[in-house]
Amino acid sequence: MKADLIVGIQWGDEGKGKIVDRLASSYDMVCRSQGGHNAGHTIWVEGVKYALHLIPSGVLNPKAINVVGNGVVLSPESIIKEMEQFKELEGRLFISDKAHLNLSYHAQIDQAKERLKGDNAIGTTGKGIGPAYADKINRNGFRVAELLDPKKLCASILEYFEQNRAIFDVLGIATPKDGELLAELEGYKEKLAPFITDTTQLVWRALDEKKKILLEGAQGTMLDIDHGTYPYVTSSATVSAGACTGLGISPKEIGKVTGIVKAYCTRVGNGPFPSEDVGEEGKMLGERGHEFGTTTGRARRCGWFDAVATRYASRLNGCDELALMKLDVLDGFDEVKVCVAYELNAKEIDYLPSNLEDVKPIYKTFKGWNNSVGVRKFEDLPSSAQEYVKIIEEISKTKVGIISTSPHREDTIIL
Ligand code: 2SA
Ligand code: MG
Repeated sequence: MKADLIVGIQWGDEGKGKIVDRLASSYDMVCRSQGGHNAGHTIWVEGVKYALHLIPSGVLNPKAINVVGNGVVLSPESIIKEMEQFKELEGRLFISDKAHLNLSYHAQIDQAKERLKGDNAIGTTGKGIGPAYADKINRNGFRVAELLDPKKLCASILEYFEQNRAIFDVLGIATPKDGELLAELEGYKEKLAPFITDTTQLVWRALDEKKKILLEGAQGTMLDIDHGTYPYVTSSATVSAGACTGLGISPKEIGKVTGIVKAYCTRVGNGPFPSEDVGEEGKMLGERGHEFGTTTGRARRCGWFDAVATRYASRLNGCDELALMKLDVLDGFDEVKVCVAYELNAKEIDYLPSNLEDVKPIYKTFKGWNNSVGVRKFEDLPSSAQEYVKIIEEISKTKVGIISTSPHREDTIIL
């Protein structure tokens, strides 16, 4: 049995949480393989809203095992807080002993560097993601397994501060007090020790036992450290291949890949966004789509569906199908636009250039619709909404398999 994978196709916030939550009820295991608590998956279940940042969305299915893989940067403080929303997690939640720790000084470094960058800031979530991955890549990070010996970890962190004193002084970050740091780490050990394990072996066993496994992406393809809009990206491999390195499974063990894409487009933070609409229509999309970051609460930049970027991202991830989210947000527009190509140096191109900041969008306009909200069958969608879905399939060269028509679990069309 291969693992199925859910991946964001835009710049995050595509609505992954709803799809994973809906699918999770039929999976035995749900895994996170990258990112950290910069992810914000909002799930509504029986009128109750859950905001998940590190715990996989399978947590709402009492039968599912939830795995935080080695590719995640784990904030002990954040996950402990998140765990308090749920009962009896032991035996249902496992955290990789090889995942890297995202500690409070990483967020301090992240925020200080963003301040120093001023107008050139990336617009990060300020959650320490970049600095935690930087330490990992630099081989002076600390792994989750080291939480099991708080005294030794405390000494190593204080030594790390000593060795990097000059940098911390420039960034205005004080060395933690020995006693306070030790107490903090001992608290983390007490809360997290029962959940720490070699998750690679756990996932392999599930694969061997033909369990149904769902791999839950965070952020989105256009934020991928290599294939996104660098440097305005996150620091992990957000594409489907990232799940292999981030969990320790081979590419041969990945089955169906579902790309999650909104029926329009948003991004939060700085960086190129060809189909952004900074006028009234962009504002309407933001208001109707309640486009505020789950993690940071920041207002998201809004724009039209970018079919060029979607085609690029679908190929990168090897998408078998797309889940088209928030179609209902487009209700009420007389016309809707789709970015079908780019103009670069006065020439029309149909691919994603590395200098995305230099392109202008080329749009096709389509008739709008009303009353798609809550629709659960394709044939019940307004005809121009059906048309819109077909156009997206055609240009992105990927079939649409799921359409979401509201934030609620049941308001989903399965094609
Ligand atoms: P960081 O904090 O270093 O990862 O930020 C780097 C860039 O990546 C953007 N970023 C995000 N953009 C949208 N959604 C994100 N997370 C959630 C999700 C949604 C949320 O996974 O859907 O919480 O809003 C997310 N995480 C990082 C960030 O804005 C920077 O542009
Ligand atoms: Mg999200």
